[in-house]
Amino acid sequence: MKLTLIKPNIGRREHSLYVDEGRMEPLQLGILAALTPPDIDVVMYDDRMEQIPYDEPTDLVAITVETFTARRAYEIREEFRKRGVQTVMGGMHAMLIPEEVAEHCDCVIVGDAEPVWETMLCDFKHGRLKKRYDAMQPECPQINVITRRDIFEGKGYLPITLLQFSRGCSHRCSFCASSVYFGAHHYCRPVEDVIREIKEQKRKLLFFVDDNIVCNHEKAKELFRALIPLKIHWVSQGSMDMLNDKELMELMVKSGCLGLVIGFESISPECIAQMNKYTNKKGSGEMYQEEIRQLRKWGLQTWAAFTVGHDGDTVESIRATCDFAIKNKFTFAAFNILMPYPNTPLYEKMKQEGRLLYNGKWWLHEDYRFNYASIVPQNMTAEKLTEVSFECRRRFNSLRSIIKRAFEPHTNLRTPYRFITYLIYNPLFRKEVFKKQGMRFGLKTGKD
Ligand code: B12
Ligand code: SF4
Repeated sequence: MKLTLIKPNIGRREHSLYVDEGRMEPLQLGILAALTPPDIDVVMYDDRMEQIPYDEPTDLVAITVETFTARRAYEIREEFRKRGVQTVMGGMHAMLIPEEVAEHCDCVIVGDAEPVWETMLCDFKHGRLKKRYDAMQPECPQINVITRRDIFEGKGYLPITLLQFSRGCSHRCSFCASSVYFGAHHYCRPVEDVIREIKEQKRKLLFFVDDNIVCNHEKAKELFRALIPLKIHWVSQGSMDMLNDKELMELMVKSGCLGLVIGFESISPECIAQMNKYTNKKGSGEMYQEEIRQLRKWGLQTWAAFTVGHDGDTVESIRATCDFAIKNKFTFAAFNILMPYPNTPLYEKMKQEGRLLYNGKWWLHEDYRFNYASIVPQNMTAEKLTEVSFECRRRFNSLRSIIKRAFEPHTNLRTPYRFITYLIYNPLFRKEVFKKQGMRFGLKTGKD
């Protein structure tokens, strides 16, 4: 039997295909490959940079689906359906809105693949594939499963190894899809499994794709202690409250952490309260000044993630957010428009208030474009929100800003390695900002 794994792209640019030059290994497909019994042949195609050979013989296709890639995933399935090949789908979007995904595939797996993948394959082999498998979230994710990385070889991914220590996060920020997926729970792998996985691959630069690697301080400390002897460099995502725990921070830095994606979200305490972001508290001084001081002290290169379009936001406050990010010389920053992902508290609120655009299903709508507002904001039009968020991205990633931010002595200039990382990744992300803005979802238009 042969299984074809597929990572769909978001879509295409107006006049050409979009090729993701900063693409990273699709970790979930490496896990699916590892879960697959050895008598099944596995191939993987990544739609972000290669053609999918629809006519190549295969028995079953498995596609990972995020909300951003749903439209394209459904197109890919359609091609296989025409050729009589069955498709199974899973992933974030399949968990958020399984009924929709089920309409576009032969089988949907809701939740993590680990508990049900082998049963599904066995059912398929015996001609009794079910329409839906619900996976109970295991107490420990990825138990005894080491990602199969051979399927990534030769695909031109960035030279950084993706892996996970934990999944989920115990907070409940109103816009967060992960919080819905994991029911505001946080699950850790045994540290020994993680160490084994690191030792079994060759790279010294790792990306822990955890939603919040510091969600459980004591477990994170256990991991960091075990990482120290490995002498690796790593990046991940973490919430601001980590800064209250000195021991945690010391171990984090000692274990090779270069920096984290941190959800700053907003510089307005009112907006922070609205989104239930309890990890970001306003101290006595200016918002985040103490936190930024500490992040510099620890030498972390921060990727500050902001969301724009909250009810308290105005055009001026969004511009001020960008000024704040440049002034504080963050290594990277994202200005993401507040997106109503299906089944999140934000989505339900916008729905109740009649503020969802694109018939409430922006991810499938033919007119929706990447980085466009899909809600009616309170203090500006949706068009203005789209424009001002793009303006922030353009300004933060301008050559002038890149040069200005480079000269931050505690972070970007701390070591030659950090400076080189800054110089490689900033121009790469700058390019992606322009290429992705306004990109069409899926490859087909209504006329195709
Ligand atoms: C790492 C990451 C990235 C990396 C991408 C890495 C890569 N490989 O390309 C970077 C930083 C580049 C990135 C970019 C973006 N990301 Co991102 N990212 C993540 C993150 C943190 C981890 C994803 C991951 O690898 N998880 C590890 C794997 C093992 O877990 P998994 O995918 O859930 O897979 C398990 C199950 O879902 C299931 N499963 C998954 N696929 C399949 C398929 C089948 C057939 C089956 C049966 C089961 C199954 O089994 C797997 C094993 O248990 C997630 C958060 C999250 N928790 O998912 C956000 C997340 C996926 N990203 C998100 C977003 C919005 C984006 C961006 C659009 C941001 C932006 N505005 O630019 C971009 C563009 C994404 C794109 N498609 O191009 C959102 C998506 C929301 C949604 N509803 O879809 C998430 C959920 C973050 C969030 N909290 O909202 N991202
Ligand atoms: S802290 Fe981050 S991962 Fe946790 S719920 Fe909030 S946005 Fe989601």
